[in-house]
Amino acid sequence: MKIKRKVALITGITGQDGSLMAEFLLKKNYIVHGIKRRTSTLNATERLDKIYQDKFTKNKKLYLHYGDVTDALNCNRIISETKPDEIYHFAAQSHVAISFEMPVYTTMVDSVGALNILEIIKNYKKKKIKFYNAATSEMYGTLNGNFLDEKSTFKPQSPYASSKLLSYWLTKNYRDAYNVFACNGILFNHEGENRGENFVTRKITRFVAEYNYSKKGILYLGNLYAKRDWGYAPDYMEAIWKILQYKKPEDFVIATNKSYSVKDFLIEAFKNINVKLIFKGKGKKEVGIDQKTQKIVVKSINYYFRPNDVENLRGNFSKAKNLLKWEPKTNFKKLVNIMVRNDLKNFKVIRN
Ligand code: NAP
Ligand code: G4F
Repeated sequence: MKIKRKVALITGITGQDGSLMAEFLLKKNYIVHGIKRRTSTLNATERLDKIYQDKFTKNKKLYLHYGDVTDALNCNRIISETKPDEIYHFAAQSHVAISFEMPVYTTMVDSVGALNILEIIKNYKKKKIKFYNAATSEMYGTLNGNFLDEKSTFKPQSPYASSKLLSYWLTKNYRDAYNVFACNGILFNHEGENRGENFVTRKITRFVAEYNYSKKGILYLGNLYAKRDWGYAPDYMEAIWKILQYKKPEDFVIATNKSYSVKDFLIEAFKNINVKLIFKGKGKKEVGIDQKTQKIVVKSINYYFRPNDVENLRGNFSKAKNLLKWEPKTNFKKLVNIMVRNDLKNFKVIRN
């Protein structure tokens, strides 16, 4: 007897999580469809290189469709044609600092994008499609040191967080009002080899790798004292999948239960190339110095401070542990090591 393969549709498949999720689902024998935006260069699909299958691949399991989540008609056509069992909705303008510069665009993509997909699912009569919404710990805002879980209060502090909070409530509304199998994953920061280059962890590990070879340059950063609950992205894909396999639709916090500052990340990353950092000055004047050479290698500057920053995020993943039997496998030290080693390898290739 032929076993029917599950079909998944991933919005934001070219991003960090979308590409990892595609890889994860292909290993689970899914047929995977992804929505990618039209871009003027082809390297927008770089993160999919490992799993890419062209038109002529036999038994093709990965399909890419041009689209945009703000274009409801286009999403409707893709969903009607692909008939997914599960939709993993990752597409977003996901950069918090940039959301202050592009608040309207961010809201169009991050709130209306989710609403478009929910409306299509609600009106789709041929099957019940499960929906995963990529909600975020940013929705909590600063609740200093709290151990944040599914019952904690939200106090968004950026256009990004506010627009994600709307998508969170819409997901709940469609679940309660229309019985859609719709779930929010409230994910805390997760990083890795494919993290976008302008998020702080990757910005640091890329600089550290380059500094290892060149012993030159200064890394300009903003707030060094913000704390984040940093996990390893591949660990989180399993949690996301488990959320949609759970017997009923619910919302889950996915985190590591620990938080570290940007400064902790910096110190640990430099340690991986045997550089001890020492710090001088305070606030927007603080610098990090290579102890051996006494050269300034890090500067905190006003430009990278946000109009409003979330100071501390630490999640409590107990619900996921109890109901989904999920827990993170990679600790902070290991995460930093994985990211630095990966960038050391990348920069070595560039230099040779
Ligand atoms: P990412 O790397 O920035 O990827 C975002 C994806 O969305 C990219 O594929 C991007 O396409 C696509 N996209 C942007 N605007 C779109 C539009 N209008 N229509 C269709 N696609 C669009 O983000 P990520 O780190 O993978 O995060 C995935 C999701 O989880 C996001 O919704 C993010 O807000 C949320 N989240 C992330 C974290 C985290 O720590 N990573 C934590 C909590 C929640 P291009 O490649 O063409 O730009
Ligand atoms: O790496 P970040 O830009 O990530 P942020 O703002 O926490 O957002 C990420 O995680 C969220 C989950 O909590 C996601 F929803 C969101 O999509 C994204 O993936 O900044 C982390 C911290 C901030 O406090 C920021 O002010 O690092 C601080 N920081 C200091 N200097 C910097 C820099 N951030 C960036 N991007 N660049 C800097 O130079």
